[in-house]
Amino acid sequence: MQEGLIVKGIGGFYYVKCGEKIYSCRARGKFRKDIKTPFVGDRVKIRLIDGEEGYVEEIEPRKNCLIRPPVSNIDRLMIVAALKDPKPDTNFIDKLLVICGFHGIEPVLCFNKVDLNDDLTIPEVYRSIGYPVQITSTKKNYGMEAFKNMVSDGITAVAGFSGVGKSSLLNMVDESFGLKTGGVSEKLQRGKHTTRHVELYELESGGYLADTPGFSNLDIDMVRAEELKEFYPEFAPYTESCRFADCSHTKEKGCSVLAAEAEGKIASFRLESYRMFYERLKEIKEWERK
Ligand SMILES: Nc1nc2c(ncn2[C@@H]2O[C@H](COP(=O)(O)OP(=O)(O)OP(=O)(O)O)[C@@H](O)[C@H]2O)c(=O)[nH]1
Ligand SMILES: [Mg+2]
Ligand SMILES: [Zn+2]
Repeated sequence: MQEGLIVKGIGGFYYVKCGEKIYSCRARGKFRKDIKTPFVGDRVKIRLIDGEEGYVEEIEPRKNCLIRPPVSNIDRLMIVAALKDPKPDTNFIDKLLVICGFHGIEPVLCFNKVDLNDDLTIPEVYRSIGYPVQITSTKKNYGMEAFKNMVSDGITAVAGFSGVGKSSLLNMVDESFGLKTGGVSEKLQRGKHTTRHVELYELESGGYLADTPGFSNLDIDMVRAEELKEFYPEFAPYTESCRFADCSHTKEKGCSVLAAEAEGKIASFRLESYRMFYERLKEIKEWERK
């Protein structure tokens, strides 16, 4: 048997990279209980039928695994937003940050299309919390060296709304990727993603980039409402001094987090997403949790 990495999955076929060669494989379907189907990012053992094809026989235990998009063993999530067209959706960014925190995936943020809008208020908020933030423009070739350096090793999944420029950024990293990019206005109208399947692209540096559609459907139902604050690191200096030990930091009197927001020490949009997620998560019964 040969060991390899699944770099692409389409229509029941898995493309497994072993050394320099890529084999197209079907799944044999007798995996460990907790692993039902192979995902892109899986380390696998394959049995070859000939020089081109084989069967996935075994899947190595996963470091982490997302269901939508289906990708495993991610080292880093590159969250891409645009500064304009479409304008940044901080609720969506915060949701992805919660998901990263929950799965132990390192988040990095990229705000693209600075050629259209150079107001960096939102990126500065994330930077001040401690997240790595990169400003880019693929149109003006701005910030691209730093972007490449952020993704040079390990597996980086790239997430963000349709039209923010994910495929354009990946093409800037290596033009041989030749990813399709699309007209943003047309896409926004139809809400359509140009990119449809998950695929890992190998970088010269040895790292892999995954252009991943479908992150917009992600939910955070696995997180308990009481745990949510752990994924808002800027709340930490205040949570101990709230009047009530079980303060939810959404509406209580004597809440130090709310006081910090009122003083401008915590960004209002961050507290807003926190409250929204908290209210939603509180509604989920323990037995409903995935
Ligand atoms: N002005 C400007 N436009 C950009 C920039 N980067 C990408 N675009 C344009 O934005 C549009 C969408 O880019 P894509 O790379 O297809 O976006 P995507 O995030 O891959 O979209 P999906 O594959 O649908 O998820 C295209 O028309 C790009 O030319 C940039 O830095 N500045
Ligand atoms: Mg794309
Ligand atoms: Zn509080």
